[in-house]
Amino acid sequence: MSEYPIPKDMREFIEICEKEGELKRITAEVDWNLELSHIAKLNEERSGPALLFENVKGHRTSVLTSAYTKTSRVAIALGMERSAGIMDIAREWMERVTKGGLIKPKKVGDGPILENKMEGDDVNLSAFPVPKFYPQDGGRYFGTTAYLVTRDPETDFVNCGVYRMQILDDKSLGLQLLKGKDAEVMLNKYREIGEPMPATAVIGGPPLGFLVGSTLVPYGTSEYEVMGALQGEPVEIIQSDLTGLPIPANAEIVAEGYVDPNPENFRPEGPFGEYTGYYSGKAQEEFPKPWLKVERVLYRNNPIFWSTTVGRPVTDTHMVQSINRTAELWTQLQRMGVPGIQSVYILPESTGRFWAVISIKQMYPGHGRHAGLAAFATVLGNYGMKGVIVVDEDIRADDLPRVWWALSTRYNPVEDTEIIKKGRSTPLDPSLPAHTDYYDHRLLVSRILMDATTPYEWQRKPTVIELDKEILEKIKQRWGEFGLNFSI
Ligand SMILES: Cc1cc2nc3c(=O)[nH]c(=O)nc-3n(C[C@H](O)[C@H](O)[C@H](O)COP(=O)(O)O)c2cc1C
Ligand SMILES: [Mn+2]
Repeated sequence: MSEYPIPKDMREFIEICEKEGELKRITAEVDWNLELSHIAKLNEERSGPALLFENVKGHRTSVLTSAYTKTSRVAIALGMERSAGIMDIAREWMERVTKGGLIKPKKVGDGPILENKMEGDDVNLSAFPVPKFYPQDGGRYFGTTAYLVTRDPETDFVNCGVYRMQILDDKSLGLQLLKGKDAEVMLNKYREIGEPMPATAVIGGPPLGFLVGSTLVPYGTSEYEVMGALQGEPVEIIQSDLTGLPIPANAEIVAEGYVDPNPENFRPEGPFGEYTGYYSGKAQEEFPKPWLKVERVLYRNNPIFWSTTVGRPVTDTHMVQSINRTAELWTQLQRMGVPGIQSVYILPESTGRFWAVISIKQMYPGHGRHAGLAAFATVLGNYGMKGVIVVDEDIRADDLPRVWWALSTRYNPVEDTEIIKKGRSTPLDPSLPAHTDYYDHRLLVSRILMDATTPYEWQRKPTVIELDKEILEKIKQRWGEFGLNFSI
């Protein structure tokens, strides 16, 4: 499917990154308490290499950070040309899942994840080099790249979702399952039938796991199958003899157990310095959260603990969100049959989720509105998106200077704006009222559609200035004569 091999586990990913100068081993001693995350954050703000911390104070195993801060490393995970940008990656992703189709995981009997285990009283999550990220965080966060595997008790659909997970004590992981997320929907079903929800937190496995586990695919689509589609081979899974849930055979660390769905037993979690660049508001700490009671931990020899840094953009998480949300928005628009989509781009600077640009080749009056409103109506766009800008085909969605040109010359605010007053959002959005009384209001946001396309129905359209092709050709031939130090 591609000329580059697709790494199937974290070790292969690290090996390729290192060979290509995309990874730095940090051998100096670094404290898991703030120091590690701060080094990673500064490194990511400068688009640095992936970091493998090999000497974390008090621990003998390593921590990987900054894996996806640069598109070149996402290209490594997907086996793509290293020069691919966000939009190239998103287009390829969309094509692999829509044209290639989903690939079911394959059951195997054994795998490196079974090399070691902690059970019962021996379970100790703090035995791993788990970082504390920001000064006001409520504790160490075991889950930043980890995804939670859960099963729908009615349909058997298996979900993998990335949700932050805080170490509450050596055997408990606090979970932030925001309203309407797949694991939250499942937890509500377990409450109805009065049973605890089996759940497994997975670190590592297919390098694409973190990217796909944090992608908003519609409920009922298993992320394991999307990972399969993207890597072009089934994910190899072992069915756990404890929970019955599938776990990647080559994962680094998995924490298995049960979540009590009874809200009376929820526990405080957070605060946490979130991807918005703000601590998740105080209001949230007053809402106790479900937690995973860990009964067993499986891990490979020399397990690699994988973290991403959250906090202010643009760093690792924002690149991940921008790429997987652009890919999924594009996929969902394609599946809806919206014609003429040329490119899609969700800005990493918008924390990778709040603003999108869509470029279309117009085919009928109202096409710009169709594309923009369709974006808001997708499962992905409906979740928190604040703005969509639609531009014509002559502008790439990621060409922001030209997007601004379109907003300046093809957009007439009153005429070309649609406002939606209420839409689904996230309590993590700091622009929404934070008072506890209004907690649920924080789940609603307004949206703006800016249609910066030249109206299709205009009989007389403004003429875009193009350079004369013949003259350009002649100039090209004579370029050397002009002494300019750039080529054309
Ligand atoms: C680093 C990172 C941390 C995240 N943390 C959370 C979280 O704590 N809670 C949450 O609901 N979503 C979180 N998300 C977003 C979810 O991963 C995303 O919405 C995904 O679609 C959830 O899976 P689901 O659609 O199967 O529910 C996070 C995403 C990333 C990249
Ligand atoms: Mn899901």
